[in-house]
Amino acid sequence: MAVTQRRSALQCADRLLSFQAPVIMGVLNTTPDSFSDGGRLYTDGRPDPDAALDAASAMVNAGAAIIDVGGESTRPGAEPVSVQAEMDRVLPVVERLAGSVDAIISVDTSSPALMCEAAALGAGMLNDVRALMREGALEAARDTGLPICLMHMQGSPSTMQSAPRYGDVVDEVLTFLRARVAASEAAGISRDRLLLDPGFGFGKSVAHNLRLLAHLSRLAGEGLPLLVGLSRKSLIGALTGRDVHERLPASVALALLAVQRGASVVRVHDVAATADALAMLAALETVES
Ligand code: 7PJ
Repeated sequence: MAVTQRRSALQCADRLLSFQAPVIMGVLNTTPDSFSDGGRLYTDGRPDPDAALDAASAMVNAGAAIIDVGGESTRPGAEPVSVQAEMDRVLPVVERLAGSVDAIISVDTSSPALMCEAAALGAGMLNDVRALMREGALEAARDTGLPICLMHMQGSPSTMQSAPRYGDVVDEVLTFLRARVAASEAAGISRDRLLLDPGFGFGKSVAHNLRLLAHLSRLAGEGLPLLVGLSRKSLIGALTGRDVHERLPASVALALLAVQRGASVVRVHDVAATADALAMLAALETVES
């Protein structure tokens, strides 16, 4: 298979996302039970679009080019949420943010109906931790015309961390992602709308996660932009003993390590700290080149 040259930019609805510098995607959870910032954006039991706008604006001012809005908890052990509940959480926030924040609005969902409605409300990217495997997802994603991040997961959130197993984790993730790229292309989604993500923490032990990070450049070699989410994840807890709210330094370190190994986009909770770290890398690169 010919390896295409890495693209320098991606059209996301009416915004152009440049890959000239590493891109920061800020996480905006609309779930009441997010493991790292649970329920922060809730007022009277419902997601508060104005609170979401404040949080998104702060991340954009700190350097995020993408805001990833999610309404389904995919933390290990999480129970499935109904599509309607997910839509009720996410759509008012997408509607409030689109056109009001100077960033691409990404929607973290596997639900075809939500993909369509979010696109109609101004979302600029889709982020599917199930890589368009749900029935109707390939077609829905295709019809939005938006870029899509395809992520690898072993199992499902309710069971994925019980006993993750691989022969070679890097080979298996690569094989899966290639198959999903092929399925996307067969459904009419052109390759140049796709980003890839190894799915850190999604059915992976600490050793699996570390091996994937160590060999990230192999995934980057596919020629599609790589999106990586390591922020506050449990491997940091396992390696440092830190509680979720004490994981900022290690999260920033992992974002930097991922960019150095070929990640184009880092999905993070702590945008300002990540932006500072990436600025140091950029400064160093100006004297090295
Ligand atoms: C990821 C995600 C990730 C992509 C979540 C969390 C769990 N989407 N959604 N990659 N993680 N593409 O933030 O810890 O790693 S939710």
